Amino acid sequence: MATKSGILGLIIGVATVLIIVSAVGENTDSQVSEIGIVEESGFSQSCAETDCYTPSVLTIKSGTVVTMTNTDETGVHTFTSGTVDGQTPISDGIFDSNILMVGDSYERKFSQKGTYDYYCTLHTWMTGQIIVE
Ligand SMILES: [Cu+2]
Repeated sequence: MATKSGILGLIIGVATVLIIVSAVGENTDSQVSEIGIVEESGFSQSCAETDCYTPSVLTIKSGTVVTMTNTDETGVHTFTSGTVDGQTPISDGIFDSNILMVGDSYERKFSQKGTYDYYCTLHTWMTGQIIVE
């Protein structure tokens, strides 16, 4: 009997380890997200009708690290949290990439649930949203 329960204990132990490993693996996959910038967003306000950021609305789980990259090879941009009233940007101070040269990135971890609006300080028609669930 002692041997049987020993084997059973070993099986339960291995199964527990496998469950923990697979759960950690899933979390790692879902906790990194990326936002880029649509080409030529700085030249024309027309992207405001489609998307200036890609995706312009990103929904993530809390704890996710978002990498914001200037993927527009034609200009410099920012990811600055806050809203734009007409042409007037109103920063809320939650995050700011400052000016990103072409190919540069800014990373931020979002731990608090909520909706985060952001814009580009150089082109105030460029707006986006990060929703943390
Ligand atoms: Cu811009």
